[in-house]
Amino acid sequence: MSHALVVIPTYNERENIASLVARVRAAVPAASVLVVDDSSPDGTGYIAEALAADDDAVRVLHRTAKEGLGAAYLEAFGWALERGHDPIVQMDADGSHLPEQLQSLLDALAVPDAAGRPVDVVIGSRWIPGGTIENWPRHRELLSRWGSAYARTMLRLSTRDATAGYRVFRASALRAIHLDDVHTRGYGFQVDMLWHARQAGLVVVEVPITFVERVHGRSKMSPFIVVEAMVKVTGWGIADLFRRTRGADVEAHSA
Ligand SMILES: Nc1nc2c(ncn2[C@@H]2O[C@H](COP(=O)(O)OP(=O)(O)O)[C@@H](O)[C@H]2O)c(=O)[nH]1
Ligand SMILES: [Mg+2]
Repeated sequence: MSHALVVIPTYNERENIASLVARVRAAVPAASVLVVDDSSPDGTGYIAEALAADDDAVRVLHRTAKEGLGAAYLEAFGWALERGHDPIVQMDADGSHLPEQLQSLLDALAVPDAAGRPVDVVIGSRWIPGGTIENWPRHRELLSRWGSAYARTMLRLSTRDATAGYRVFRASALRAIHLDDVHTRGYGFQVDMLWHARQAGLVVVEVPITFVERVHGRSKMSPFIVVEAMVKVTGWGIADLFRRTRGADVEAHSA
């Protein structure tokens, strides 16, 4: 029988990983955990191995180099689909995404959307009523809000928190997205997945979460990641506009 898998990407999260995995296992005991570690120099991968040795429901995927969050998730999604996991959850390792709220995201998968359609993807959202952030520096909040607004406008997404990293996908949704077509390796990956979800006609809903900034370790956010995401979103938006304009032309000519 298929069951839920929580994928946790790690790079230098040695102070965070053990307590987070324990919280996930306590909050939703039916869910398994896959830690995806990019050979963290701080030894996170070894700690994860020790957790896996103690608990059959915990597994570790070791990658040879730091290739970005998107690359880690794509490999993990392939791993999960091969093993029949359903649904598949994304969760940061640093404690920003509360395992105690996971059940509310999973529950939302079972409730049809406002139009009565079955839900394919659930986003844990900071920017809808009820969503909150704790201890986030003002510049990060602005970057996140601005990034979401830009992606929403350029790509005509309905999701208010387009860069959110706390997500639940049905296995069928990941298959519909054609993961081979997703090429963003940094955090723009989150927007890329929503863009593909939209093109695949998937139903995406948001539930409010409390996002708590990390206490231990450091953020891996960098200017490169921001620029990669901006350039890509702009390119997709412009290509989409051309496609739609051409489509309208063809319709006008054939009318
Ligand atoms: N495997 C892997 N995980 C990463 C990489 N970059 C970031 N992460 C993980 O992605 C999650 C979010 O990263 P974080 O630095 O907290 O980003 P922020 O919350 O946007 O500041 C954390 O669990 C990180 O350890 C990477 O290159 N490889
Ligand atoms: Mg973080």
